[in-house]
Amino acid sequence: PGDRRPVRYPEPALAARAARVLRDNDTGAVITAAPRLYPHMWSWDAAFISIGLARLDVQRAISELQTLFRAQWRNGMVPHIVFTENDAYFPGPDRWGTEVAHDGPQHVRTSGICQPPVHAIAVQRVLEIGRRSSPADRADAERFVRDIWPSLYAWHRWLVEYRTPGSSGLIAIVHGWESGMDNSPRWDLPYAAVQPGTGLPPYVRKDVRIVGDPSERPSDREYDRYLWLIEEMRRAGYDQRKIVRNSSFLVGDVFITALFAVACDVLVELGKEFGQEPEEIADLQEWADNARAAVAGSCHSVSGLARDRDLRANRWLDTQTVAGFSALLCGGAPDEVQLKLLSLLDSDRWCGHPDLLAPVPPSVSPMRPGFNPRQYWRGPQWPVVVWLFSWAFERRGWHERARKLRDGGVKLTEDGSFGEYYEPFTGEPLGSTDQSWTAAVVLDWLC
Ligand code: 2M8
Repeated sequence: PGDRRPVRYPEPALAARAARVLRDNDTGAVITAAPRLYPHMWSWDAAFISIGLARLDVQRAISELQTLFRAQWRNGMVPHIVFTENDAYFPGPDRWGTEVAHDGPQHVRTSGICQPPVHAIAVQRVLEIGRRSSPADRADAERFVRDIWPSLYAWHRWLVEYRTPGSSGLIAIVHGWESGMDNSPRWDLPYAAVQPGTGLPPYVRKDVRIVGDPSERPSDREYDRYLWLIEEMRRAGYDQRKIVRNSSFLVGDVFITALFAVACDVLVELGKEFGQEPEEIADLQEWADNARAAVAGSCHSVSGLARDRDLRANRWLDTQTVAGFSALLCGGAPDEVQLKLLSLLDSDRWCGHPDLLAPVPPSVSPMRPGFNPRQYWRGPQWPVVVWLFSWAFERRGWHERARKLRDGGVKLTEDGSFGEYYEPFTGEPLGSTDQSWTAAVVLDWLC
C-alpha cells in the first residue's frame, strides 16, 4: 500500500523540521523529551537526543549528556528522569520522594529507577560526529569522552552489582518503566502478580488529558501497578538491595541485557583508545561476554526468539515482541538461531507484513493475538527502536539491512510530525507529536 498520509517532506525539509523540534524543545537547560507530555529529561531519550543534536551543535550534544550525568546517583545509577521545574507530568518529584534515598544527588530532583543503558553508544556517536565536524569540536568531543568514561563505567558497574540477581545473567528491572517499553505485553504476566496495596496514595493522571485518545496510553489498572511499585520503593528508602530482594516485580530484561552487552563493547573500545584503567576495561569485557551469553541462553529452542525471565515466578516469558530479536543487536547466539531470527524478522509476521506502511519492526507482531496497532508499546512502530536495530546492524557489518531499516524509518517519519509512535498500517502519528528522540534519530539518518 502507498502512503495514505497527506504530507510528505523531502529529506532536506524533513531534516530542517527535525532540527526545529529540538530547538523548540530546548528549555535552555535541557531538551525535554516532548513539549507537553514529557516536560523533563528522560535518561535514554537524552542519549538519542544528543546523537541528533551532535548533527547541529556538538557542544550542545555534549552538555546534554553532561546534564544527565550530573544527576547520576552516588552509587552509579543514572536516573530515568531528571526533573525540570515544570509540574505538568505525573508522577513528579514529590510522588517519587527520592530525597529519602541515601545515594541520591543533592542538587537536582530525579526519579528512583533507571532506563536502558544506551549512553555509551551515544557518547561514541557524538565523538564520531565531532571528529568530522571541526578541529574545535574534535578537541571538545575527545576531552568529553575522556571525562565521562569513568561515570559510564560506574553506571555499568551499578547494573552488574545490583541488577544481575539469579543465575540467568540477565539484567533485572524492578519496574516496567525501566525497560523503556512501559506497557509491552512482555510485562503482562509479572504485572498480574503485582497487587496494589490499600496504602496506595490517591493520584490523578495527567498523561491522558494531554494525549487526546486515552486508549493510546496505558490503562488505569496498569497505572495503579506502576504507582504501587514506586510506593514500595519509596518505603524501602530506594535501597537497591532491599528493592531487588522484596519488590513485587523483578524481571530479567533481555533487551536491556543486549544493549548493555553492546554498550560495554563500545566502552571497551573508547577505554582502550583513551587510555583508561586496564582493570576496568577488563571488567567491561567480562560483563559484555556474560551479558551476551545470557541473551543467547534465553533464546527459545524452536522460535529462536530471546526471552525475558520472571525472576519472582522463576519462569521464562514467551510473549513474542520486538525484544525477541535482542540477540541480533548484540550477537553471540549460534548461527542457526541468528539465521532463524533474521528470516523471521523479514517474514510477513514482522517487517515483511504486506500491510505495513514502512517495513520496520512493530513493537508486537501484527499476527499475534493482543496486537493493538494504536496502543503504545503493544503494536505501534517506534522510530528509536528502528534506529537501534539499524545502528546495531551497521556495526555488525550488515550494511544492506541497516540501510533498509534507515530508509524504512525515514519513510515512517516523513510526514514531519515526529510522532512518539506510529500506527503501522496508516502511518498515523500517535501519542505525542514533536517528540525529541524521534526528531533526533531522523536527523541522524538524514545528515
Ligand atoms: C515513556 O515512558 C514514560 C515513563 O517513563 C511515560 O509513559 O510516562 C516510554 O516510552 C519511555 O521509553 C520514554 O523514555 C518516555 C519519554 O519519552 O516515555
